[in-house]
Amino acid sequence: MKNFTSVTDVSHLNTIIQSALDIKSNPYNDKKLGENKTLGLIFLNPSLRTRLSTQKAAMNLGMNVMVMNMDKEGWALETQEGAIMNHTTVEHIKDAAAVMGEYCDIIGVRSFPKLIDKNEDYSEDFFNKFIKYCGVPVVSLESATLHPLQSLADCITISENEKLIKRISKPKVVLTWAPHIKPLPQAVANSFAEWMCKSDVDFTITHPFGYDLNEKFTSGAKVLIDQNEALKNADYVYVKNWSSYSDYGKILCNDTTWMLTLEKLKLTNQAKVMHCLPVRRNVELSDAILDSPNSLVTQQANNRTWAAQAVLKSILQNLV
Ligand code: SN0
Repeated sequence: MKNFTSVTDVSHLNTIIQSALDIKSNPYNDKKLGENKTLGLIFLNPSLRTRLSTQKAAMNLGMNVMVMNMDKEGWALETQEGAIMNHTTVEHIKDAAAVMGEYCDIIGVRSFPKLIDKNEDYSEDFFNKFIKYCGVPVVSLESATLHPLQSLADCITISENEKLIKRISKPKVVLTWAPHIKPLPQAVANSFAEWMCKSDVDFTITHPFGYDLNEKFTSGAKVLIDQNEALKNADYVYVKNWSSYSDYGKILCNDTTWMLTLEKLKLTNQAKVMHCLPVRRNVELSDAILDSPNSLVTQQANNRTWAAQAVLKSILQNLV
């Protein structure tokens, strides 16, 4: 693997899931692989799980890690080609990324969408420029449109849970929209959809009118406006808010009945409930679900480490 920005960077889904599971049962096997290699983690937005799990994964591989909260500690970056920089931006991404590439062997980058201009966000301009100018492999720590480390951790979590039960048909996985007070990125939902569409599962997405995701990520999924219908016989329910893609970045629905509750869970096949965290309790998901044995959220967060370690391992093995 060279860069890790999307499921398309993974040649075999099951192979990387199995690699992560092997690493989970034997975390220090590759302690020599990352010796004298440096991982830089650059954040333009807040992070808890991504920052700690990726740092831990790198340390398990024997790497050195440098973390920079670019939004608070760095210079304001310019991304426009040919810009006359006589305003607020201090440094061009082509200079900053090139310098960081000198200090690091691999760089992880987090950069959320601005949720103003759909074309700008969906062109992944910042990420693509960063990859172009830094000259070293780049791992997405959540980009404007995708969060592949989260989705890999989600696949690992489903795979672990599937090993515990005998099933005659594919598991039914439902991604449901949930209410939120803020307009959030579509990245987690896009990414989960993209990975589920490539997995051996029966996949349904449910959301209110106006919340269709970009079809590029959902091809093959069933899409339903009726949440109760979608939840019927679900084995896994993935709860996530996102802002509208068509009416870009807007909140179109404040219907609190979209929150997942124990009552709604009765429609499912005693479904396991997933969320990437951070979760707004009793807005997106009820306390009763999050504190019940059905919740997989902590297991998902744990699996972030093994997802990151499988990805870093694969990139390290490819470094010349
Ligand atoms: C981010 C998102 O993409 O939805 C990060 C998820 C891993 N979530 C938020 O920004 C939540 C912010 C909030 O105020 O609840």
